[in-house]
Amino acid sequence: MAARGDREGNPNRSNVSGAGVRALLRGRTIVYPDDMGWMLLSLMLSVPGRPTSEEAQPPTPVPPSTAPAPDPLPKSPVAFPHPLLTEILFSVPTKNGDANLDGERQTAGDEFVELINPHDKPIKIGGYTLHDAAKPGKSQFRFTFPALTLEPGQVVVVFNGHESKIKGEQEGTIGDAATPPRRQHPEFGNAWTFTARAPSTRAGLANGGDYVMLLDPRDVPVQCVIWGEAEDPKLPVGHRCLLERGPDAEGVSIQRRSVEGQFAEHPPFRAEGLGTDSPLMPYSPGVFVVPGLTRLEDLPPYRGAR
Ligand SMILES: [Ca+2]
Ligand SMILES: [Ca+2]
Repeated sequence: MAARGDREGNPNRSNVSGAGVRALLRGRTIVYPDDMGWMLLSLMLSVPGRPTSEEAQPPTPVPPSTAPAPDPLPKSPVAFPHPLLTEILFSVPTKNGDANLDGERQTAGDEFVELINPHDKPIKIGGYTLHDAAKPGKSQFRFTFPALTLEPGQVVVVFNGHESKIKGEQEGTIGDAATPPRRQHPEFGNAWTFTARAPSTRAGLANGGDYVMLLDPRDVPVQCVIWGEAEDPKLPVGHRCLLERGPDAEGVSIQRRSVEGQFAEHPPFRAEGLGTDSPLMPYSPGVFVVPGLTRLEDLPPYRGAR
């Protein structure tokens, strides 16, 4: 089966084909069993027992593994242990705008921010904060994560959530600032999914110009994605923070082309198997593939609004 979404040119898959990613994944899973086999073989050879004439012979040297070494992970633009911003929907499309799949389009409530763990070790995102360019108060979009560990390659989505009743809130598959989700959400690419429960439509991302800032648990700026007329954030002198400009986008999200790539407009995306009469989606909350980290077999498609 081809990777879902490949046909529509999802940027997640554009640099590495589904087969290529699987080959990479297979490359990794081949290497580890070989190492394990080598460890087991070493153990077996060291187990004492009554030697037979054959066993008394010195063991034949085992040639080194011929399995290809896994490709190095793409280099994250943010250092360990920080998560990486990967997709932002600030301009909810008029048509097919129900990104959070609660059955209705909300101008602010369907906005979302997506992050991943781009590192090869787990990270903790509790205490990290997302906020926009508005002054602190009722007009600011602001969300602080509760305690949650993100395994390598895992994805997090935070919906604005204003006036939304997102599927899974009752069952605990949607978390909020107080409580992490009980499990990953199958309808959002198996991402850990949150609602910020924004208190008003004003507490949304401005289409004409705004930014999403990521602060670490000590409120130190880590990464900021800016678009439109918004000015760069004011940072402490000499402070290093990843500042990126995203394109102006209308009715479409902006998403990284890859871990190392820049933000670009999200190309039309359709999960495989939905049929050509299904709408092409201009966003993909919870879906972001990192070659070498993402387990494609665990990744359900994002089916989009219907
Ligand atoms: Ca909605
Ligand atoms: Ca995505």
